[in-house]
Amino acid sequence: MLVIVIWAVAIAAALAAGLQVVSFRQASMGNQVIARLQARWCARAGVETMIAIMEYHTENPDPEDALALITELQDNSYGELETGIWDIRHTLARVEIAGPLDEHSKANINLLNQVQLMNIPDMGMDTAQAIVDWRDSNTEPGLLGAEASFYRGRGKSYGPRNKDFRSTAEIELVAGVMPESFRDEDWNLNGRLDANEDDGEFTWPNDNEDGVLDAGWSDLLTASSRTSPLALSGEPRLNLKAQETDTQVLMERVPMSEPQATALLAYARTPNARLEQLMVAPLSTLSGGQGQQGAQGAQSGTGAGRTGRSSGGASRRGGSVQQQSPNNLDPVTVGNVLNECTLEEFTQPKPGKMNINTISEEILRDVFDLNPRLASAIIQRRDAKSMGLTSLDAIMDIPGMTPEVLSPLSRVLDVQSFVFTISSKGRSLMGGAEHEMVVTVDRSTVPAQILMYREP
Ligand SMILES: [Ca+2]
Ligand SMILES: [Ca+2]
Ligand SMILES: [Ca+2]
Ligand SMILES: [Ca+2]
Repeated sequence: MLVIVIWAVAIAAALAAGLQVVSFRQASMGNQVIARLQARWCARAGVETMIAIMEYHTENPDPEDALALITELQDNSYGELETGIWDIRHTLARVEIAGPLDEHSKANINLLNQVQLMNIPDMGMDTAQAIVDWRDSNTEPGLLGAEASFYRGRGKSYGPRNKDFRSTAEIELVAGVMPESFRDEDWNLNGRLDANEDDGEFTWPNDNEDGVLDAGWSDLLTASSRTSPLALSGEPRLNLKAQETDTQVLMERVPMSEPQATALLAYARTPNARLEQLMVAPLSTLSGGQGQQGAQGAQSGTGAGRTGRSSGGASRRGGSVQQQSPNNLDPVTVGNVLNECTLEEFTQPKPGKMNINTISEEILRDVFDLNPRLASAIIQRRDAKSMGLTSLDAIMDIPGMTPEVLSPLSRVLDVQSFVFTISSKGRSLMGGAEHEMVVTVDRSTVPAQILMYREP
């Protein structure tokens, strides 16, 4: 890995040095101009280094270490070249963190229901409904919502997309979303505390001058996180609905018994199946008794089906679902299934889930309305693991965790991240000129895909 980073730095250094030669030939250019160019290339070197690290981890995943990528990005968030330095950092929940922002540390606005949106501090029901109207396919406004006619009536040249939000910038177009609420102090939306964002009313925006970035709704919401076709192992996710996925194929990918594989495939092929359900209900219940013949013989032959709960085995002990029958999946296997499998062909990215390894306690408490003690217990369990949580089974048995709490969380949590926003500041050693680049990258593929690029 180090080799790749050194390589990226070497290229950046060569670019910067080459530029310097060209620059000096232009005798008319002042030192200021050269310093600015150097700063820009230093920022670029930081971005290239981050992308090289992300691509390395896409090609060489470490399923045992959920923090391998994050840690390496952090370790290289500051770099020195002959001509200057780069510095990459971001703020989440008022804490400044080295390295790029993990977009999966925020809630994807496309995955939040109206109630969850209204949990966001200072968001009213009208704004929450307008957000839902913006992304839902119909053109009928909610009671307090806003569809195309609302925007037309206010002289706007745009209306709702009636599809998922594509970018975070789009959120501010929604009726009722004020830049003051969405950005608060982070007026240039770079996730960093800039001078004008920490000087009170002296320059716009008005801020509280407390040395900490208060980023409003933008601290909780993103539209950039995306799903990836890749499983935790680095292989493409195994589609359980695909004809060619039989019990053997499944058992090779996720170790389990044949009856378990049969039951899982039977459930996967029902119309409303969702793999996340495995976290809250036993497989025997979900599969309607399929695959139980092996161990339970006659019992399942009676068509006990969905009422097989008593024999098949959910009992709630300590609040979590215990899957006692050998034909149900133990929590570790459930976690592995969630990490490796899917129920749909990947055609294009969908809104991404949150990475339990990078989310803030605030988001669990404020947006998902978790009991503060439970929110803190989840974060503590994560922080206790030096390599992070590689599977969601780790949170299933936390005291106080019930299927009711777990069900909405299972829809939005994951252990991987694919989209990052890099805010790289370059500084020239000559005259201290600075230049910043903000780049959003999806590392699902190699080469990584640039989703957004700007120089604020
Ligand atoms: Ca709509
Ligand atoms: Ca800022
Ligand atoms: Ca200010
Ligand atoms: Ca502040």
